[in-house]
Amino acid sequence: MERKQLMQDFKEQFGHKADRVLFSPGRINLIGEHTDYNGGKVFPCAITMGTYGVVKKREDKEVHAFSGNFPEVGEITFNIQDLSFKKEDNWTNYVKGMIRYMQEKVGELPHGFDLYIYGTIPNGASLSSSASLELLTGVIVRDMYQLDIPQLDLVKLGMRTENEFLGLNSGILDQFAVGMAKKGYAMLLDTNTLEYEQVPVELPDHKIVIMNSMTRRELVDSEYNTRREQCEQALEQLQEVVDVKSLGELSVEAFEEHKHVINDDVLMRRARHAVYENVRTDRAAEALKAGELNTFGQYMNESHKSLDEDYEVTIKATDYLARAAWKEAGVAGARMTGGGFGGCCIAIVENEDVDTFIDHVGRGFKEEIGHDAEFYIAETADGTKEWVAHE
Ligand code: GAF
Repeated sequence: MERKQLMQDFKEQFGHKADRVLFSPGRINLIGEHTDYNGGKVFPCAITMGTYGVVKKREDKEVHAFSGNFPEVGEITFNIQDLSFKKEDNWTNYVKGMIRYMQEKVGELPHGFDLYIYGTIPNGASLSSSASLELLTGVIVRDMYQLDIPQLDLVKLGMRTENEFLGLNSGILDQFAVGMAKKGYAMLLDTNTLEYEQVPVELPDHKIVIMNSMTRRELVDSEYNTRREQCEQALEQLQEVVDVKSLGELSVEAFEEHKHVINDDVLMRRARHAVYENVRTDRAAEALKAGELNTFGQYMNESHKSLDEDYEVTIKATDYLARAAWKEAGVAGARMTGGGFGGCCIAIVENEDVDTFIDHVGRGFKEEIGHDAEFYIAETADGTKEWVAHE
């Protein structure tokens, strides 16, 4: 993406020169899925696909927002004194939610701003385009008014926007990955304490290939919130016999010993996924740190199977991608990434096998599923910040 082009697009839209350009990444989660609202571990990194924001302060209290991805939607205008959710305000609801919760923290902002955004994350691909936009807004507003809000607080406000403004009861995985990431590293995050460890993820002999099933995921409309409720119900039942605050605190052994108290097979399976996935995430991170990529890959494969069989958040298209990947030469492991119900899978593939891998999996996918998948090579990125042109 060219900075010059973005500045020019802004000028064409708003008729004056922009002040600044920022970039907010998307994310992939290497392993640790549906553990974040269960007090467990996640292991994401931010990627260079993300959202650019070009911005200029206004003199009034309005925000004028335009997305280069949805020119047909046109310019959306709202006032920072009226930040209620409105369906017709489309993608800007994420912007509104963030500003609303920031204002709750620091008081009403003196002015609004003109905002041009351009995103390179395909929508609904489970690569966190929403968290990317939330953190972009957070950093824009904070820096514009030099507000004293640490990045981690913006992360939490992003999650609040998702939970309270949009109605998706997600955990903190996406916003944390987007806000706190460091290029070259994945973060092993304990979602219970928010302590995290940065683990190098630049793999000299391998690429992380993102496989997009091109089947749009609609988390709010999907069963995401139901999954969370099912985990909470299973936890309540387990709490009759074990003293834990979250499923993330349970060892595999403790779970196996007490799982019989869960009175419903579906609830038991949901909890089983959360407990095993949490333990798996820790072990997988250890394997990566030790350079045991094939062991890491085995954990990825197990994670996918558990998300398929116990958690039931995979679909035919993502199952095809992961399972086809497992059969290819040079593949350490593959799994779905993100919330599921469509979206993307990731695979760790030896450099020299990447082209054949994409060709084989792509062709098989088209035959079996009936439309084309898309493939991208993941490159890690820093968390949301001012965009420096040479990056
Ligand atoms: C979505 C949610 F937003 C995250 O909080 C997380 O639960 C993820 O699904 C599943 O691991 O991306």
